[in-house]
Amino acid sequence: MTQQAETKSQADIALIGLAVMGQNLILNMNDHGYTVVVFNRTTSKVDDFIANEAKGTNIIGAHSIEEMVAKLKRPRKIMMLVKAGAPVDELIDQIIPHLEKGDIIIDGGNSFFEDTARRVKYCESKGFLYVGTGVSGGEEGARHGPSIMPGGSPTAWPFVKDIFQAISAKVDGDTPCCEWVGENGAGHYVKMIHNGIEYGDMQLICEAYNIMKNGLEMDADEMHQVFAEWNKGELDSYLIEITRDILAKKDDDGLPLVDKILDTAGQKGTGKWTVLSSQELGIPITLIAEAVYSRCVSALKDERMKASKKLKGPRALIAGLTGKSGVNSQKNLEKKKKFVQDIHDALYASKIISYAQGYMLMRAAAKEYDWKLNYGGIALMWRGGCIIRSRFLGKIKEAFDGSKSFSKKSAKHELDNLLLDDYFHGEIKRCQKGWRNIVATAAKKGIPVPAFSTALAFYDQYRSAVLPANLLQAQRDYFGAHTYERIDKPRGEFFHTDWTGHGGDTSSSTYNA
Ligand code: NBP
Repeated sequence: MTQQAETKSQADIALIGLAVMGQNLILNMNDHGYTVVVFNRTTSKVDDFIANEAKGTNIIGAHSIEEMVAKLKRPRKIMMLVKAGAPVDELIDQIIPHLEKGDIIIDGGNSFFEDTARRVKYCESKGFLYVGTGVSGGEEGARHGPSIMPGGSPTAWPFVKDIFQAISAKVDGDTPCCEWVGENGAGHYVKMIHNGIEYGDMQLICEAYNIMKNGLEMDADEMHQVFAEWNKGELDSYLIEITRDILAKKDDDGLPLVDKILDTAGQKGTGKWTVLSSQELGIPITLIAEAVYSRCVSALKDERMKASKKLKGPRALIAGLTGKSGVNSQKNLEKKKKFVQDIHDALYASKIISYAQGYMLMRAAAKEYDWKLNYGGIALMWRGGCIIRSRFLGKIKEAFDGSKSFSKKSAKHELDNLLLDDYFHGEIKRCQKGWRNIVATAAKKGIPVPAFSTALAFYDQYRSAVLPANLLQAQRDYFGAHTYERIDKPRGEFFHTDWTGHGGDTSSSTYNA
């Protein structure tokens, strides 16, 4: 081979993992003019891919890590898109012997952020750079533009920036949904929060669907119309859009396919990680937690079948609002329209709470792990390409960028909580009546709305200057001498009472119930 031909054959980036995400991301990189060398543990998949999906492209196949590395330009960029967990560690150890100092390993899978932080440290200790990046958007996103959330070794960013931003989704014309997130596990942390929020958004949509289906006896076609309408307003988002389309899909017999799908939901763990992190950092991420637990309850199908025969409650049907219950007057149709609008408002207000909670958690994590997160930039990254993409995220970006901040004194004043932003506070105010009506009606009718309810409970707690935790502290002091602060004394001064008259004066400092 001539030197020129040899140079030409050098690839810009390597990608390991030819499953759905890897294949689509490779084709996306190829579309943007990058030469990609690909490898997969089961090497027959390399040949299949090169002979089929990659036919006629500049994509190069490799049958070993050594061969793959030899085809790369320096500094070498090697991206893994394999199953998260042990496979990532195994691969790192297989790749490292073939690298030179300054080469970059990238993990684009759904890795746990603490694993990523550990891997960054490990690779940097050996003179390599490491990037842990969230990639969201599923198969379609990977192929045509995902949201990409990179973090890890900051010095790697200039080397991967162009390629990542080229293949990412774009909003407002050409703004890429990809920016540097922060050091060590920051990229995967933000992706984890994204997935947690995704769990919440999906649960909220399912609760709206459940009330319409069981409370109002609406069929799939009627609900399809409602979601189509909602997708034109402030709820405009990918998840509302696909719900609209799912409701219109018919099975082979012409009946709605959704009605034939078994009601047990699976999960892969990123929602659970979000909740575990919230517990670790002491941040109430109640809506995402309810969304995770709702999937767990759904999985108890056999138990629920048995319980449904024994445990009695009110009938779900909301009298006067359903055609099938015989009431079809113009007045009742108007009432039904208003009730469906209330469901919309409950969903929208609860969604604002969920995002506010997600941002509270990111803020606490940034403090804990010493990251400088750009909250408006994160909203921008999520605006396109990913599963939670929506019009709503544009408003969140505006709120964090300060253009509509609650602070009139300084546009740059950092927003403490999304709920305190003028725009979102106004939206909650507007939706509150309908939201309360839905939660109250659902409770009376025995229709489970765990996410709507927890969002409202959080809102009412968060806006309470005084909560009943005074009594709770008294209880803790009573049984465990945990002490309490007093409203008539400065903060930080602790008191203990001998509640029974036969306790001692010693307070506890080690036992926390
Ligand atoms: P999978 O998560 O199904 O992983 C399959 C790939 O991992 C195959 O290439 C497989 O090789 C490889 N692999 C395994 Br399994 N164990 C390995 C090992 N010990 N060493 C080397 N390779 C190994 O693929 P995916 O659904 O494309 O997802 C890839 C990553 O992207 C995951 O972390 C996933 O969580 C994340 N993600 C997925 C989506 C999505 O919509 N699917 C979206 C966003 C992020 P083999 O062919 O030899 O078995």
